[in-house]
Amino acid sequence: MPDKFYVTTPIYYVNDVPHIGHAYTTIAADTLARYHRLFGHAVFFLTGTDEHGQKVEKAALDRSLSPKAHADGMVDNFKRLWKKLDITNDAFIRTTDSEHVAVVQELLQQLYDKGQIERRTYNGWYCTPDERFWTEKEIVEGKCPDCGRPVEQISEDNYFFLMSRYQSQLIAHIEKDPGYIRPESRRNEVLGFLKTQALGDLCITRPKSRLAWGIEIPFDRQFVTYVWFDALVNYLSATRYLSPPAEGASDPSARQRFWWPADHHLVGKDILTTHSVYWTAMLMALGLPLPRNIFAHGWWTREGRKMSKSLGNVIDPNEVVDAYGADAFRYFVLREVTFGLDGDYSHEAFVTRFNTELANDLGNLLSRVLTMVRNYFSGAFPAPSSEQQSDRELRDIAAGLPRMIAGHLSALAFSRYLQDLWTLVSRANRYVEENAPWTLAKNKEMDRLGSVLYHLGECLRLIGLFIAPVMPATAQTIWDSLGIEKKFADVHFTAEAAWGGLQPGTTVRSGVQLFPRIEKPGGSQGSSRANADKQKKGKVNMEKTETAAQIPPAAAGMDLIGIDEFAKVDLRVGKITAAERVEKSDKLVRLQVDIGTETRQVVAGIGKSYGPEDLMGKTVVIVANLKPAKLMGVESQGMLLAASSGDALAVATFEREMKPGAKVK
Ligand code: ME8
Repeated sequence: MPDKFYVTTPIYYVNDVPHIGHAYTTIAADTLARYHRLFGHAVFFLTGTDEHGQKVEKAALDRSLSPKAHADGMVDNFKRLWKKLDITNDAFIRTTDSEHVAVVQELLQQLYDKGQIERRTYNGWYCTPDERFWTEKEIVEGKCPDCGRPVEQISEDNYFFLMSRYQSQLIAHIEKDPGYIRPESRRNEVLGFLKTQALGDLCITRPKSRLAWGIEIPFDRQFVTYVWFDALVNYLSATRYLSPPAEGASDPSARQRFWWPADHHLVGKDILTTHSVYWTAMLMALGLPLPRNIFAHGWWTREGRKMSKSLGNVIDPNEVVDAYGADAFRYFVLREVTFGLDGDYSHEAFVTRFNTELANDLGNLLSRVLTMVRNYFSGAFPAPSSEQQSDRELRDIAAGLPRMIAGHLSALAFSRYLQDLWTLVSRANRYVEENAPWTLAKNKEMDRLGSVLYHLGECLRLIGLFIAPVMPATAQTIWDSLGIEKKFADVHFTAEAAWGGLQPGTTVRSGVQLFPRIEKPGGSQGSSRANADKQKKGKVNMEKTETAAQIPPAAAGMDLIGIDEFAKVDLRVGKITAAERVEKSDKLVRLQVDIGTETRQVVAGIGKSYGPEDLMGKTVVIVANLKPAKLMGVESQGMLLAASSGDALAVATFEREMKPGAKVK
């Protein structure tokens, strides 16, 4: 692992307010930065705003403001959100910073002097909203091939960066270094494009008569710089005037040499070409080192639909954070979707992860352990005694995690990292059940009880350390509640990751309840904060799992069946892979359901409550051994379980992810 770590996010346009997509990239970068800081590495985490160009000029005009005044106001939306999300960026660059403007002009002059920029008359098609030129071949029926809006024919003089010269060099570099563009599928896309199409030169100016809001071209004051040329340079210019002080690197060029190249440029897939082709070619032309990696993550949709202002379905991270806290949001976005793939946000999915993984698995584990240490050992962690098999299993999982985390984070596999970390959380919960501390207490086996609680306390200390990059406040709360007097800002990961760091005698503190369950999804009463207040007032039954399960008395008056009879019904987990309405029926939908071993066609009478789009991807319960039947002429090879009451109908699903084919009993 390098001792210097430089990570960037895109600089976001100030034409709009930040949403979940912006937060996603920034949270990912923050996680990496925090992780490296835990190793004592010199870290530079850069984010900022892209303030020039037509989009911003137009947004300002719509508000009757000057572009700069508009940008000054919008920038705070980003800064405030980053604060709320506990983002620890070392710097915030604005492309209107005078230092940045000077670097852009210096680099333009350099390229011009080296003969890498030429003036030409451009005749062709232009998409104003996208600020992009297209060739005759590229446009589709008079429309922009990217956004589908009409293009205009223009003829004007401009300056071009001779990017076409770098086509073979680009291919060679991307082929030679498989880590340069990640994930692999995106790398192949870029290579495919570079190998099959002639790379054009890049128009890097706009005549002032058409666009005034930009950085003036130093060798021709009639023009301003194309917004992308200006924006990409931020990654380099920031190293000169915004980077953290580094030993022996005081003047701007020494600072640039120290910090450049970046270790990761994190970007959304929408802007991979500008980074992997334009930016790489610009650096090649300038004779500067290339970044170590450009990582393109996927796109967030909401409940299967593209997010847009006009649809009014944009997720505002502020709202989620206000209701459930920054850490839950940070955890959700990184855990829910493999970094690199597209993802979908739904409140239901958020609540499910919150309640199962955060409230049940983690929050409950902490409260149970604290309560038991208080009840059985007056609040001080006892010393461990002789080790048993289940203790060793916990230790082994914990011992393997630092390497696992290092591997996953260097591959930016955030979801895998959290998934693997949760094996320790789950194992610790199972360990509680297996060792039944309440029985040990009843039987006065205090030595063993002490050992069990020590092992659990130590697991929680390590879980705190391992989640710190993703959930910094939760990590600190866990340590504070355990009675550990250290701050994450002062600790070293390697020293803390070894088993045995919890000192016997450490006294637990009354902490806040981590992640109180969300009882009513959606409404403000359902917010976790509201729950926390309720739970503080009322008595929370944290030890409910410590009592033997209550067996309900046989229900009088019902037709009772034996377990053998119930076992005849083969219930299976199924995943809906396709859904459509049955023609001429408003009630029936035809589903294709993956039940592990095969895909079944199931016709269900749920069409009045669910449209096909609501059902796609849902995990459901299927009666797999029902005789096939025909409903309105369509064969149904099974039945889907749903509850109904009056007009209300709900399909039975699972509280956590289950594999298709798993038996339901
Ligand atoms: O493109 N899902 O700025 P921008 C995932 N200024 N990520 C998303 C997203 C979504 N639905 N929507 C946005 C620009 N993003 C330029 C960048 S860099 C030199 C200049 C994230 O405000 C994602 O990181 O349109 C995407 O690349 C970025 O926001 C685009 O932000």
